[in-house]
Amino acid sequence: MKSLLSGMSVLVVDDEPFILETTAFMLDRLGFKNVFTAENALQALGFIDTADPPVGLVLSDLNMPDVDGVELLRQFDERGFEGDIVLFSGEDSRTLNMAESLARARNLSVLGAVSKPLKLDELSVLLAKAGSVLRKTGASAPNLVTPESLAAAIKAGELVPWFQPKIDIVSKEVVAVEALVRWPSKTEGMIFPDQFIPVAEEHGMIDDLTFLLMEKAVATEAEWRRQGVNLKVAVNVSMDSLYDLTFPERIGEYLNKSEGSALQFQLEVTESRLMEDLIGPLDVLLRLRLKKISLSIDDFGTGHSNLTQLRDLPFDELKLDRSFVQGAATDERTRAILESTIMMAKKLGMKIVSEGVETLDDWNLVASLGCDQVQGYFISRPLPGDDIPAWVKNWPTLCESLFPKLED
Ligand code: G
Ligand code: G
Ligand code: MN
Repeated sequence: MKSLLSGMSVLVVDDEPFILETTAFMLDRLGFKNVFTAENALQALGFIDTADPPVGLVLSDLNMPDVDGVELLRQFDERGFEGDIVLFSGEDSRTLNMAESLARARNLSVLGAVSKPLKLDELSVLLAKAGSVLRKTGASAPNLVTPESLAAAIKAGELVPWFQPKIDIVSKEVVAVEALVRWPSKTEGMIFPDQFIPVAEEHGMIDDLTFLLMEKAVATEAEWRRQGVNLKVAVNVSMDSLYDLTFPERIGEYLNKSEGSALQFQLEVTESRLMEDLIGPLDVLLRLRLKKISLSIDDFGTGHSNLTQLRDLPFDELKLDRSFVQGAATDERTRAILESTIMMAKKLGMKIVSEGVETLDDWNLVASLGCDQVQGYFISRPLPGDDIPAWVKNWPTLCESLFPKLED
């Protein structure tokens, strides 16, 4: 990751020299090289057009004389800027949220919008996912992921699941983990899924990838059980797989053959393309359901979801997307929508999991809204399978330090 980040320029845009200086200092502390500053939007655009290495990350103020941050976003859009963007401002959170939504609507890669003054830990969390330009286009990292290299890695079984714990919000017990694919490449270092899942989908390799992950997740879960750790495991499934009518049989046979029980597995389906044609996926989802595999609708609230789907498709769990959860913390309207979504899903008998819980405040918010489970950096980042049993055993201790003692 660090090596990826050193292959791009980072640009900070603000009309206050002091902010430029402190922000550049924080970025340096976070390990970013090639950090540049611009005092206004025009200077920023000029720099972006000529920078070498290319700009992969921009942190921009919203309030600037002449060309403001909102107009700058429009200019980014017109230029097809593909880098990551962090917005910051002294404006209220509502304005920040609107600017962030606008940037997303323009299909820009927004990592987040934060209020001034920027804080180091806040920035660190936001920037953990920076580098999408390099990961998306491979512009500065040619051949990082090619269909051929990915096919070879799948064939050789190089992809592995890492696991992120899901915690029951009432009992505070670890109830499940989500398997998230990682590619520890011998030549390129760790490669993250947003870099190769789209390649797998485009080149017909996603089923092979899913089954490889499933196989490794089943084996890992069996090993944990031998060590006395019992966890349900959720595996991500691409929508593409749900158009393959043989998918439920293949999963069923697979679980019968292996040590895995269907009751121990859950499939998380991303809803982004669920609406295209419902009949095929409905057929497949229903048969998975008949096989007692629990089904989860992933990334709910990212734009393509709707409540009719919740009624018509056999999901027993709804995973709230982290942008939805984090938006609710600062924006009354998002919160109102979140509240009614949760209420509705509950009435439909679904379990509700919040993703992206990063702080105690996030936890308290989703707890007060009636979520059942929580997943996020506040609890743990995704971990290698070997680390899970020790993590689970240490969880009660960690838990005590995360939650301040209640007076009772
Ligand atoms: O793991 P990360 O934290 O970077 O995950 C990024 C995205 O990649 C997630 O939103 C998830 O939906 C997707 N993803 C992770 N692992 C898998 C997988 O095994 N299969 C599929 N289809 N998607 C995955
Ligand atoms: O499949 P899905 O889109 O739900 O994958 C979850 C993604 O979210 C993974 O990329 C995972 O690494 C990431 N993630 C998990 N917890 C957090 C969190 O608390 N904050 C942020 N920003 N990302 C998270
Ligand atoms: Mn998921």
